[in-house]
Amino acid sequence: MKINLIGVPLNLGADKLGSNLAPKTYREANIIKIIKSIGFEVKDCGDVEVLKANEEDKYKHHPNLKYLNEVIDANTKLAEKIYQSLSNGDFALVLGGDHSLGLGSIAGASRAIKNIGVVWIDAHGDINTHLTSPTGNIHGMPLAASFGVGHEALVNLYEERIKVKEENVFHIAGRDLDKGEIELINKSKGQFYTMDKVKELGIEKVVEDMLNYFKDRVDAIHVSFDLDSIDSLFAPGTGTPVENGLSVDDAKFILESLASSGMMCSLDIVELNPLLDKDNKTLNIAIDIIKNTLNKLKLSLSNELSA
Ligand code: DIR
Ligand code: MN
Ligand code: MN
Ligand code: MN
Repeated sequence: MKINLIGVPLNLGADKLGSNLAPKTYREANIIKIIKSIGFEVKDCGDVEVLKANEEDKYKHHPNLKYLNEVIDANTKLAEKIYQSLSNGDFALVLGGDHSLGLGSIAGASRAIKNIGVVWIDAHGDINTHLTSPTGNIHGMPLAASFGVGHEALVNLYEERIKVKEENVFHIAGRDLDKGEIELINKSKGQFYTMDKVKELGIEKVVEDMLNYFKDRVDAIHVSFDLDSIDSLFAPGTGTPVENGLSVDDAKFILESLASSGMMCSLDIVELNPLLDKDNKTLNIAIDIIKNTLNKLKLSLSNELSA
């Protein structure tokens, strides 16, 4: 099993400059060399090509879905890359880029894996639709669209079908939720462990619940990690930082537990914004998390072989 690395230099889904520079920043920080030093073979799938867009045209395709065509185009290309990676039996690591890329990741992964689970770690719900979004930014909508709620252009991206069952979604670290998102959560069949709940239960219990929840329920899990799930004190270099978040150790623990479980098939690391970062703090956290997670993945694979 190789690690397939896919860069997504996308910022149109967040309508903010910076996250488009993240893939280049990871590459310049020798991310490939770092992954190889863990003992993995790396296949560099390059960066997904993102169409050039004009600021004046952001509402050209929909009044509350900014840069709709460009976001769909990039995500359709991403979906195909992920599908190919997982079909080859490889692990897909997606380095973003704004979180609208979750649309493409889940679309591709769920084509390769029949009954997929999704873990979404984020300060935000990312379950807005064009009808509830206060911003029109598509990076606030990918999770809802993936379980079939939202504009048909997003729901039917790549393939005309719902990508993940709502009850196969497990969201962690929410603390900046919009009104429409709270309404959806209150009637949702998905699991939502907000930051309040994480503090009440403790991170060990949250992870235990998560692994128990998915056991015997799904064939594999796609994990989408928004760096703003981490407290803005530690990770300032994201587009929409929020305080009172996860500690770096909490974040590492969630991801390493998923890696060790043998259920994780693919991972997005999103919303690094090098223009907002301070002394590469957020970049270094992201790299540390990737290293730690892939180390645990490597260990679980070698245990599997010797068992
Ligand atoms: C807000 C912010 N809920 C929106 N979302 C962000 O625009 O829908 N998601 N930042 O990552
Ligand atoms: Mn997000
Ligand atoms: Mn976002
Ligand atoms: Mn977020």
